[in-house]
Amino acid sequence: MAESVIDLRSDTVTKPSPEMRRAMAEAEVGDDVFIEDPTVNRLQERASDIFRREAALFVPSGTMGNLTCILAQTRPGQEVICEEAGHIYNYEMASMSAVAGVLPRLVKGEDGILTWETISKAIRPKIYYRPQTALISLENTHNMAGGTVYPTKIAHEICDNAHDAGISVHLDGARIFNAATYLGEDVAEMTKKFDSIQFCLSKGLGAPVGSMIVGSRDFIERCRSIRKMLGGGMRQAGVLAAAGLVALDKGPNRLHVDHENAKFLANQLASTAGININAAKVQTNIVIFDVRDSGWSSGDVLKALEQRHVLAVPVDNHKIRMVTHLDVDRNDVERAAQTVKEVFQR
Ligand code: TLP
Repeated sequence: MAESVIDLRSDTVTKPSPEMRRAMAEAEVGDDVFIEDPTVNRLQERASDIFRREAALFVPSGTMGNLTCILAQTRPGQEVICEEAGHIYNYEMASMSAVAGVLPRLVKGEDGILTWETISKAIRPKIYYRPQTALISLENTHNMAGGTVYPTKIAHEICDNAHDAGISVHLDGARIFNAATYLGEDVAEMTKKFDSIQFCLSKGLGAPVGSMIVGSRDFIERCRSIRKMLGGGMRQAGVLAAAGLVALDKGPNRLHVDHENAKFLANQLASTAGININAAKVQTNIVIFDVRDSGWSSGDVLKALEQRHVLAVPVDNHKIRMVTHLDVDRNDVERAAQTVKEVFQR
């Protein structure tokens, strides 16, 4: 029998579980542009309850969620402060500039984590001919820093100081439940000071599609119009929301398994000659390692791994990312680690 493929490219690759597929098949639906899809409405209520906010909105993707939140809180010509390796800056087709007309202002954070001290230096003076800082966007967990987590105190400090300066704060919380699992904290408490939150159902939580925006009722109503403008007004979206409800219900409680698997993988990689990784820094489900010392490029390594049925993605010429998720178990991760060792022994 052919060896199965171990797909560690992303936690987005998971297939909907039988329970999700059943819920999708049986979902009660209506036209969500008329706000009449009962399953979408339930999902939105559930998300706003979990985050203890007034309202929530179902959007097709994290990218649309982030862009919607930026459009709702900025005007063209203003600036958005974000971390230089942030997803919103590097992997969303420059939508904040192309669509929202705002300028990203990049700040480097240690392991992707910004502090008020670093951010405050980038805030523009209030002079009429300077672009004005309208928004700060934080990413928790930070994808390209290797799934790192914001200490809640630091996130709260940033929000408090930003608000004192009249600046809003957005959370790209694509993997906020991974952060909550790592910290052992409640997502509502962790995120209570943010003006807008976007989190993904389609990453570690396992849904096939969708993200949620969470915030005040007034903010969510503005986002609803913007979502429509972007072409994200969906009709009988209850078939998708039904999977989202299962993801929200069942997803968060098992993320610790992905984190343990990532830690195991990181430790195995750390003991492989030619690979550099500080396994102690792996906090959640993302493992990024450097292959420069082996003399191979990440492309060479990825090709050799793919021939052996293990998939990962390049971060750059020398770095590779592997992500654990609910469709890989400890056996798969052991096999992946073993395969990497074999490749590097050659
Ligand atoms: N991340 C994807 C890729 O685009 C890189 C992945 O495989 O990790 N914020 C963060 C922090 C993300 O990691 C992602 C997706 C998004 C936003 C965008 O979400 P989608 O893909 O739903 O638009």
